[in-house]
Amino acid sequence: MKEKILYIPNQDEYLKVSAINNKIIRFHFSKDREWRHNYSFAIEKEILPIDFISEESENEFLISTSFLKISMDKNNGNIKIYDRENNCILSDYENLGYKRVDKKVYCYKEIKEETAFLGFGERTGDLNKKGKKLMNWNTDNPHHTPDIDHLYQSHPFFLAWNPQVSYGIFFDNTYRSYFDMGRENENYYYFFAEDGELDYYFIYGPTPKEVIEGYTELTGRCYLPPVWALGYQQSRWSYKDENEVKKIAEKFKEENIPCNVIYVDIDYMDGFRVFTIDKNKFPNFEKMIEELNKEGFRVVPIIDPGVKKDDSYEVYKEGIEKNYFCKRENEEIFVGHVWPGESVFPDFVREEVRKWWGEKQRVLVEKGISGIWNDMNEPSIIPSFDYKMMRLLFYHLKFKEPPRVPSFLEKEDFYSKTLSAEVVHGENKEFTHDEIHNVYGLLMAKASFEGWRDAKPEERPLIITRAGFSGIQKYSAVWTGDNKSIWEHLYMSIIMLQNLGISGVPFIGADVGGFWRDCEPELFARWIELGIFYPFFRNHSATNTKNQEPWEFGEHIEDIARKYIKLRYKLMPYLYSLFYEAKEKGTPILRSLILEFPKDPNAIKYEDEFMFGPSFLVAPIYEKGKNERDVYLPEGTWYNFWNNETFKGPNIIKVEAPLDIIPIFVKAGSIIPMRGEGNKIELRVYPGEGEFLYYEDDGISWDYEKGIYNLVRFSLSKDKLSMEYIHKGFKETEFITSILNG
Ligand code: MIG
Repeated sequence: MKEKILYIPNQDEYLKVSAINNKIIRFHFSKDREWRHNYSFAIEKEILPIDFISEESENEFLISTSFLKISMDKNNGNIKIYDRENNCILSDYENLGYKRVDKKVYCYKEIKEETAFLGFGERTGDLNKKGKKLMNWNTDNPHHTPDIDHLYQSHPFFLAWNPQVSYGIFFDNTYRSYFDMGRENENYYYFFAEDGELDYYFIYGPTPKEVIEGYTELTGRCYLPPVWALGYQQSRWSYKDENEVKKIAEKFKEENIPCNVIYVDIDYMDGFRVFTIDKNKFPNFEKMIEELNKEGFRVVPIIDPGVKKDDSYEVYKEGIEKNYFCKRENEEIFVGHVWPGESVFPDFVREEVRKWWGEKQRVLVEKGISGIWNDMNEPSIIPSFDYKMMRLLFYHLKFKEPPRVPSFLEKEDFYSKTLSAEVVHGENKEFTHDEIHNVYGLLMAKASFEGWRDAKPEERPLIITRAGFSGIQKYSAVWTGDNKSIWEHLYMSIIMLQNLGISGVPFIGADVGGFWRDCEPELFARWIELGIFYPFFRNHSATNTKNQEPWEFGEHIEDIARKYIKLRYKLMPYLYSLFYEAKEKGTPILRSLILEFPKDPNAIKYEDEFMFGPSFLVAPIYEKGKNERDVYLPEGTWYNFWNNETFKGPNIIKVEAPLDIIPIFVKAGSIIPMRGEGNKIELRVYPGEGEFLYYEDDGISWDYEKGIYNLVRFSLSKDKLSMEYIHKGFKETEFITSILNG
């Protein structure tokens, strides 16, 4: 049997249960057996349910797969999920497994042994969200602090962990949704959405990595970024003209600091009109890029969704003619203020609009850019009064951060910072903005990615985005938006990136050095030291703030930055191999300790350290003036990366961390492929038991999709290393092995 339909008496509605595979069960509720929500913005591939065994007794239905047993009570619809050993992993709370109140749909579950609830996308605050309430509504909040709720992205997914078992829940609903993880009552958690249907997936682990693998089986996985996109990247709002961009590039050469990408922010455009270039500031945009490319720099420009309302502007005129912009129910085109002033917004829900937008990118692609930076796609709108203020503050009074809006104003409808709720989307106006809001950024990124594949099929792009929804990893890298140059925000990034990674998005980073405000030298050094472990490694800073390039903080800090940026490049083969793992399984690169040590009950307590792949444990310094810290080492033998001193875990040790040292430990049994001399790969081997999958390809084209790559399994037993080609489709690499002798 492939699906079971059940009547839920206390709601007078229906439930359809299906198994996506032996570990993933879908529960979809519907008023009238219509299951209107038979589409998904997050799950794009067709998912065919598998067969399961179904039994029936007087009071219950039982369905089972090779991993799970699901029992459903005929009298009240209660659902219980058991593993093979008959342990109950999850059960509805009382009779509240499904509840509809007006348009809202709710689901309550018992809190049993779950020690931690993780994921939920891009979140500030503690790593573990047990006892917290969270909302999903994509929002441009330039003052995000540890205690704010929602940010630019929505990922209605979480991972429930305890040392025995992990499972995940993906609530596939794009409306404004909420998760209360035992805040209201420690005996239950619940999630609900303002509208739509209760349609969720239970994803069994039992390990946290397997949950993420299951979740990304549904929502998709990243493509392999081009290797250059894993290097150091330099950005600024804004490098104001061609000369400045070139000077920055020259300076990197002069200072012998590797850098692969330079970004151009909004000021490269002609009056903030997307897909145009300011001819005064960038008279030879194309030539500038060509020259930079020769020197090893790539250029990535920003693109905002807002199209300037201007009758003499092609993109606007065309969009109007073709009826591509978002409208209200009454056919009036929605106009909102953003950087260009009055602007209109493409209706990215429609495939033809996405195609058109993707095509528009071509003018820039042809000028030689290497990717697209998608911003403001929550979508963010600046209320018109603020718009005038912002321009005044940033461009004339040189503010280093936006003023705070009093919170009583923010709650008012007239202060809405996004499209009006009256906007309707789709060919036949079939969607309200409430339903589309959270996926607007995802759809823009999709347009961006697909447009790129058409315009330049021979090269992988670097697509980055600020807004997103579950599944964004298929199209884009994500940066965590407008942080500040303060210690608290360096710390915050450690946690945000762990949860975003658990949410299936591996290619992620925060603005290194902080965006708003001036960065101080010590903070900059600490941030670069941490930043080399961000999968997406970009230094970016806001207009009017102190310049933030590595040489802006004195020679000592610059030396530190150089040393670390070079280390990042050295680790590139390791990092690229981790991206292969992310592409295959969704496994994050920057990992919470519980991902590598799922059975360690203490691992969850140390949110201020993380794993970089399976081998490196990184313990950043995040306080001013600190020169040492405690590091928790899970079970096993650990090598101090800097001096190879060994330690036995589990243990908490105190380590010295002068300004030029970030504590890094390597797990015994690790095999680390590093960039060696020439084209050789240097394998640094830390004796013990272990294995590593080394991946390589041309690093730039899509040829890997045709099997043109190598995959090599290195296995280590004590200090004996062996290798085996699992796939050989690319030219052979020379490996040089250095084994540490204890
Ligand atoms: O309202 O393009 O997060 O990275 O530099 C600010 C200017 C708009 C917000 C982005 C930031 C970017 C800035 N943008």
